[in-house]
Amino acid sequence: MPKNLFKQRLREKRLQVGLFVGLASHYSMEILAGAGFDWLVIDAEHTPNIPASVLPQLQAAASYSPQLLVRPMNHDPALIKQYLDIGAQTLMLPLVDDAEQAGALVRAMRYPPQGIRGVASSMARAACWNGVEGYVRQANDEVCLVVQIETRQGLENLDTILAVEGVDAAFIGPADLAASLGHLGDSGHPEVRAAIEAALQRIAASGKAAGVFVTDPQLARHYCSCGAGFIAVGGDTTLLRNAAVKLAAAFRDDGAGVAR
Ligand code: 3PY
Ligand code: MG
Repeated sequence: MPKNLFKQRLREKRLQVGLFVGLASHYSMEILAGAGFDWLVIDAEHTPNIPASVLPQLQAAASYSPQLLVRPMNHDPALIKQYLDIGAQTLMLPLVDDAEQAGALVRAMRYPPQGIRGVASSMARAACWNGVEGYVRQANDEVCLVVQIETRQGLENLDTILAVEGVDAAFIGPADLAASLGHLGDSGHPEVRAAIEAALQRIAASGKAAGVFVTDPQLARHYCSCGAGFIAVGGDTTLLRNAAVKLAAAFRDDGAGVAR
């Protein structure tokens, strides 16, 4: 039974640094898997990813050290079942607004009697197609649920969401949170920053793991001092675009004609 090291390290309160992966490519995933991050989250919320494209990415990263998370596009238990069956043990669920939603997600990720996950381990890569002895009995212990807190409602209900057994961690999404708080496109707005700091402190005080997306190293250190135990420090799409734009500009600006 594969051990969920992401979940274990969250419990051990070891800082884990991660990256959002949105290029939907198993080939670039392999480059990122060897780059030195503790975790990578395959984003299927804002990208063209579907289970059939997430699967080869999980396979490409399987022999590398980072722990792989998947962010599904919604809370559909059927979709959650597919991601668990193809081998994701940790799921990051967007836009979790209340304890009822959180409880439904906990159940979607677990086999009965704790949950409603359908059983077909002969079809599941996660179970090595019945090659993992006792998979169905151990799977519930190894799943890890990261709920995203990224709306005003989510903030208001934070304490009851955190009290749901089976919620392992809460991850703040600054972009959606800024929008929800009336500051669309400005996640650095003082009101958003203050809300993030307070939320991280409340999550950490609850004993659950706190996470946040933060690309500025100084701000990352600050958020860690507020209680963040796992941080996403960027995304592959931005890394590629920034490097490409910079390279093109360098040759256009000072070496007119060099690149033409
Ligand atoms: C957000 O910022 O809204 C995210 O979901 C990721 O950081
Ligand atoms: Mg978001």
